[in-house]
Amino acid sequence: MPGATLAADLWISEFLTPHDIWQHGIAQVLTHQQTPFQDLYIVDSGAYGKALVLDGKWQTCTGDEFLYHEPLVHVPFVLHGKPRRVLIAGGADGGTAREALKWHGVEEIVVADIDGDAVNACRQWLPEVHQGAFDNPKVKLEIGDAYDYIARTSGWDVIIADLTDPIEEGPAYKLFTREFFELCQRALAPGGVFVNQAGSLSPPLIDLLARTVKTIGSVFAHTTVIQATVPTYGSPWGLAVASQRPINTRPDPVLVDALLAKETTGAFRMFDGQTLLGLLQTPKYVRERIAAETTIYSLANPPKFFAGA
Ligand code: SPD
Repeated sequence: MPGATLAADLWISEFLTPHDIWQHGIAQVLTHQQTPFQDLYIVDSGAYGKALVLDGKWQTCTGDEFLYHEPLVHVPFVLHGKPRRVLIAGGADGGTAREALKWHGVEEIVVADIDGDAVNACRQWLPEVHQGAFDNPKVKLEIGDAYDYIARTSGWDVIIADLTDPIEEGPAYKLFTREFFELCQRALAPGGVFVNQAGSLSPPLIDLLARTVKTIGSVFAHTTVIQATVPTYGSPWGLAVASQRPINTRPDPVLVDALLAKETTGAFRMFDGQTLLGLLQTPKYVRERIAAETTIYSLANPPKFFAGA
């Protein structure tokens, strides 16, 4: 293409659909490991900074991770009002725990991730993301299956499912099923809020999100979808928020800013009351697609990432 100069010899390709590839030029591979659960790269990607790539899918990078971690944490926290006990399913890079620690009232954060090697690699290579969160005494690391951990615990104010995509044979697909969402609903304290990364909002990919949200909605009384725009994910991303309590999708930005000023350290890059009000306005095509969906994911009928979901 005239005027374009490519600045890398090595490229990581992520299949967004069977017909579309999102390619990133890699300046340097910092580590590459086959863990017991997934293929892991941490790379210097050049334009977007240092990045974690699991099973060929872009997870986190220093250049745009705040656009994912801030809404993932602060939307459910504001809706809850005063979270004290927080469970993160997944979250190996520590970005979600880092954001949760910004709330003064948070007393306990458990990060339940199945892949200890992924956590160790992120601790070593992505300090910009975790910013020492795993060393904070409020944060407890549980290496093991979050499904089993949630089944034997309760009393959480917020449960955050910060997972990889539910690819077949991948570690996360069980955590997109009705059985898992039922465990989460039972494990929440009264007034508790659940959030997960629910999939792409891109029209050709939205089946997975619609089915995931329909499944969550078959368990929780109230569900909504917020949109995270994370450039390295290749398409707009949906986060599903659910609770047994009604979700106020028209919060007053002034009151939210007052809550954030009182309850947090601040230091947000994308989040405030005005941003929250915008995030909570789910686009029409998303609402209509979810309303039309009938499939419920279960352990017997789990999601299939590239097979029409
Ligand atoms: N397709 C990418 C979705 C990734 C969601 N998980 C990211 C983990 C960041 N803490």
